[in-house]
Amino acid sequence: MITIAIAGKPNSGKSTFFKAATLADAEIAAYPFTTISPNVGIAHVRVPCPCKELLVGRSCGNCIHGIRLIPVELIDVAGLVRGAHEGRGLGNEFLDELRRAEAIINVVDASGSTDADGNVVGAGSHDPIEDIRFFKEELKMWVFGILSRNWRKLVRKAELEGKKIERLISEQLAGVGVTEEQTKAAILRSHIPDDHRSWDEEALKKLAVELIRASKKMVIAANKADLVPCSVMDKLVAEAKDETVIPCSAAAELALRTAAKNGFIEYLPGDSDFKMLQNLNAEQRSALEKLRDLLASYGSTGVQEVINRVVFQMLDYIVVYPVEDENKFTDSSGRILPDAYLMKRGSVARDLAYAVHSDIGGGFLFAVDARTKRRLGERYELADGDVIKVVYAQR
Ligand SMILES: Nc1nc2c(ncn2[C@@H]2O[C@H](COP(=O)(O)OP(=O)(O)OP(=O)(O)O)[C@@H](O)[C@H]2O)c(=O)[nH]1
Ligand SMILES: [Mg+2]
Repeated sequence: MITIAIAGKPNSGKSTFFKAATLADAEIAAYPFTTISPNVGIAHVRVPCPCKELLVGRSCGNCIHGIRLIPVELIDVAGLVRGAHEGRGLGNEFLDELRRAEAIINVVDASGSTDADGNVVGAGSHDPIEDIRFFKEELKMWVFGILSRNWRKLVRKAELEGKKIERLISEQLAGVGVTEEQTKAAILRSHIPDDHRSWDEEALKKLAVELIRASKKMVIAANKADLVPCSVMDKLVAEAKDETVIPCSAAAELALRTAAKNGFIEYLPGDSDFKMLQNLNAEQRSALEKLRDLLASYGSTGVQEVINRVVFQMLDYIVVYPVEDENKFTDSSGRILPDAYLMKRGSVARDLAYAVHSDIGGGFLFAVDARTKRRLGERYELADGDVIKVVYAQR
């Protein structure tokens, strides 16, 4: 399963984002370092289910009103403060939690009502752009620290064992989750001298920036949008133009999802509106109307958009639906469109077969596009939304 980490300075709303996206239990409080050990839970990407188009007037039973929710793993880690790489705050040991993550959601307090260490200050008195910058700087210094501590040893090992430096760096950074291929790309992109023996501190810092960029995709969740006028949020998005910044209100999403779970409203994550289901009292109605105004201003709470953008835009996944009966779109037990697989764009039919089961991959004969009934070879590149039957030899 895809793993995404939620990180950023203390008190920015990481655990609120986590709780809103997973409905799992997580402690939330208005002071720094509420979270110490990480929370792990399941969130979902939201896509239109193909049953709407394939089964006229019928639902597959695996989606909600034609909306399919596909699981991804979220990790909510402790807050990161400036100087963490030198041991400030909780230090950066917990950054190792980011190791498993393919991508990072950097939750930023866009309302500027918490300072660099996460202490509450007057709204607008802290510049969130600084938090975006510092977060990247800390990640850089984390990787740089690991590299520079072991650099002499690595250079010697490369000479003695005749191993490639990218291999040794990726082994050193295995804890960060950096592959050899990513290291090779990072070396090229950092424009440092070809001969690694001449790399100094500056060169290693440049390399650290590229290693992070190559191994961890990042989205900025500009949180607490409910406290920020749209015009201020627009300014923030424009100022951080090199980053993917998505306005969101984790608190609003949590309130809406909780109300939906308790049967007060009909609402799905990512919806631009909701329906009130019960006779609510005046106070409840007024709170919900405020949330409705927020949805009208921003189009949604932004939480679902953050998750979708990470998976589909930053990580470039597509969704593919394997079936066993290409005419009824079912598995062998008659379940319609039973599974939705997140696959890297560029994956081919045989990759899907392997993802379903190693025996199916091993015995792959051909695949069938369930929409067109066209026969597909093992190297057919899967398209987003494909419904595919794999024919394989039983072994
Ligand atoms: N207005 C508003 N407040 C929010 C939002 N998200 C979080 N908060 C508040 O911000 C404070 C911190 O929230 P947490 O989710 O605990 O923040 P955190 O980043 O996990 O904090 P640490 O674990 O201490 O690093 C709490 O008082 C939340 O209620 C939001 O979207 N809008
Ligand atoms: Mg927290």
